[in-house]
Amino acid sequence: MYRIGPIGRKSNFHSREKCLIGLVLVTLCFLCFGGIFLLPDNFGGDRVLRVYKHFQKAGPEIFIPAPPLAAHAPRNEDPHFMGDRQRLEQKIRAELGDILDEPPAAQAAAAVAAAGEAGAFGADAANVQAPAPAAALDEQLEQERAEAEDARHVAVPVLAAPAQGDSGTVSTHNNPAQQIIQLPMGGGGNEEAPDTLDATLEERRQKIKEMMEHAWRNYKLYAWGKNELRPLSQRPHSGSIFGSYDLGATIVDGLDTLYIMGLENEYREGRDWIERKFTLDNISAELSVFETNIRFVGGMLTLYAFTGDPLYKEKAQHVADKLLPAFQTPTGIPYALVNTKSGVAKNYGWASGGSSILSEFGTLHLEFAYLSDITGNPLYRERVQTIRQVLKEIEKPKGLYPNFLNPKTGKWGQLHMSLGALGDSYYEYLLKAWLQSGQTDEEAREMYDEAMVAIMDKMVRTSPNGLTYVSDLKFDRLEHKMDHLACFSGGLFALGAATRQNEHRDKYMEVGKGITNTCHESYIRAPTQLGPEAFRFSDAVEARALRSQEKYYILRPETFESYFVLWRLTHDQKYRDWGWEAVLALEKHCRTPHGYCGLRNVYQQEPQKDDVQQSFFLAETLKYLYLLFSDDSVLPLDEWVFNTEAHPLPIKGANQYYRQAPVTLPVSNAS
Ligand code: DMJ
Repeated sequence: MYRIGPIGRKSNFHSREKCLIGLVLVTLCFLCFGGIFLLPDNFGGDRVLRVYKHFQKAGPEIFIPAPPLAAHAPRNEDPHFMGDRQRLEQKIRAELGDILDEPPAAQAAAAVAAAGEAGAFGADAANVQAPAPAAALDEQLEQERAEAEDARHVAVPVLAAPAQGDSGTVSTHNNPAQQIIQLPMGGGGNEEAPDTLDATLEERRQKIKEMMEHAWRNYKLYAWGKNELRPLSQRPHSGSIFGSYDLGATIVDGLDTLYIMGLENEYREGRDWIERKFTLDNISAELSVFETNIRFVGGMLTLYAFTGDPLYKEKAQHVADKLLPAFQTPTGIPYALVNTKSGVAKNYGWASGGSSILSEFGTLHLEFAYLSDITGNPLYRERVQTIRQVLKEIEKPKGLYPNFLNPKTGKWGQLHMSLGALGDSYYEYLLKAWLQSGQTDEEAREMYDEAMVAIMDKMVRTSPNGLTYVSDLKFDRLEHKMDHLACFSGGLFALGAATRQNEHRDKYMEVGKGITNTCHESYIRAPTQLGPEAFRFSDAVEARALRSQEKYYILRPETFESYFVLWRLTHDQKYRDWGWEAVLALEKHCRTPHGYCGLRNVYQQEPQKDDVQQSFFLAETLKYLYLLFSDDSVLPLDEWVFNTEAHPLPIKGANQYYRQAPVTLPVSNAS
C-alpha cells in the first residue's frame, strides 16, 4: 500500500527501508551534535576559548548588523542568542575557571549603570546618560553597583600576599629579607598637606578620577585586551603602531594612572590581565620601537618602581628584548620598526631616504638606562649610550639636530628641525637623563644646554602681539608654525631652568612660561576651548590653525603637561585655572556615553568626534590633570622624572623606589 507524500508523489519505500533511513538520519544528527559540542573538548580548553572568542568577535558582525551595543548590553540581546551564549559561557567557565578575561556580566551591567551617573558633573546630560533601564533591572544594577562601591573601600593588597603599612613598606611573610617597599596606592602624598584638605581641589581631583573610571570602564566593556577603544561604535581600535595585535595598550599605558588615583580594583584587573595575557612571544607583529618603548617598557618600569612587583620587571625586559634586533645597524642607531618574531627591522618609507627619526631613536634613554639598573644587565644602557655617542660626535648644523638620520651611513637626512613632531622628545630626554641619573650624567646635560642655546637663537620667536613660540626650521627657512606636540616644551624649558643655576636660568623660565601661555591661547581662541594639532603665526593670525588638517584635537596631553610642571615650579594659580577650563572642555566636547573621543575641528561649535580613545589619554592627559590638582608631595619632581608618555621613573639617589639591582653583570655575560 502506498501513501501519498507531501508533494503528491507515491512513496517508494517499505517500512524496513524507512526504519533504516531513520537510523541513518539519527546517526547523522548525533555526529553533527558531537562535532559542535564535543569535539572542541578533545583539543583542550584553549581551543574552546579560541572558538568562544571567535564567536564573540564575529557575533556582532555576522548575526547582528545593528549597532554593536547589542553584542555587549544584555538588555538588547536576542533572548535565544543570549540563552545559547550563556550555555556556552557556562561550559567554558566550568572548563577554564576564572581565566576568561572578559569582565563578568554583572560588572559590565554595573558599569553601564554607573556610566549613567557620570554626566552629572558639568557634562552635556543628553550626551552622557545611559539609556534608562527597566525598573527591576535597575534595582539589581543598583545593588551590584553598591556592592562594587563597598568593595572599593575594602583594602585589597596590591600584591598577592602582603599587607601595606603606612609608610608604604610591605612585609612579605614577616621575613625582613624579603621586604618590598611600595609607593602607597594613591601616590603617597602627605595627607595633612593643605592641598589635600582643600575641598575644591578634592572635588576637582574626584572629577578627574571619575573621568578615568569612565574611560577605563568603557574600554573594559567594549575593548578589553585590545589596544584602544572606539567610544562611538563601541568596538576596539588598533593603530598601526601596535602592529595590529591585541597588546592591551590601554591597560599597560593606563595602569600607573589608576595606581596614582587609588583605583585599586581597576588596577588589580589590569595587573591580572598583564600577568595572564601580556606577551610578545609567538606573535609576528611589526612594532614601532619608539611607541612600544615609551608606552609598554615605560609603563611596566613605572609599575615596577611603584610596587616592586617582579612581574613588571620581567615584562619590561621581555618587551625591550623584542626591540633589540632593531639596533643591529652599522651605526647602532635603531630602525623605527621591528618584527617581534623574525627580528627583521626597517624604517618608514617616507622618512627622508630610509632615515631613522630623531624623536624616536632619541627617546629610549630613560627606559633602557633604568632597565639596566634594575636588571643588572648593562646591555640596554650600552645600546642607548651608543646612540648618544653618535649624536654627540656628529656635526650639528648651526648647533641643531635635524629630524632624520640615516642608520647605515650615520649622515643626516633632510635638514628639518622641530621641537614638535619628529624632534620633540629627544630634547626632553637629554634633560631628563641628567635628572634621572641624580644629576651625574653631565654629558646629557651639556648636550641639552648646547641644543637649547641653538634652539633659543634659531627657532624661538615672539609674535607681534607678544606670544612666544617655537618655529620649525626647514633648511634655512623658519616655518612659523608650532605643533601641539611642541607644547610640552613650556614645561621642559621651565624644568631646565629650575634645576640648573646658570646664566640662562631666568630667560629660560620666561620662555617656558611664554610657550605655555601661547599654548593656552591656542586653546581659548577655539570655540571648543581645546587646542588644534598645529597653529601658526603670521601678519593675519596668531596661535590659530589655518589648514583643515591642523584643526583636529586627539586628546593630546602636552599643554596640560606644561600646566602641571609650571604649577609645581611657580604655584601660580592660573595654571590650575587653565587646567580646570580644559577639564570642562573635555567633558563638554570629548565625552560620550562610552568613553572619550578626539575632535575633527576645534573651531566648530559642535565638532564631529573621531571615535578613538587614545591610550595616552589615560596614560598622560588624565594623569597630568589629576596631578595638577594634587599636592606637591604626590610624585614630587625632585624624586620622579616623567618619561615622554607620562610614566614616572624614579631619580637615582633621591628616590627609595629606584630598586637598583645589587649586582651588575659584565656586558659579555649579560648579552
Ligand atoms: C605621546 O605618545 C607621547 O607624549 C609622545 O612623546 C608624543 N605623542 C603622544 C601624545 O600626544
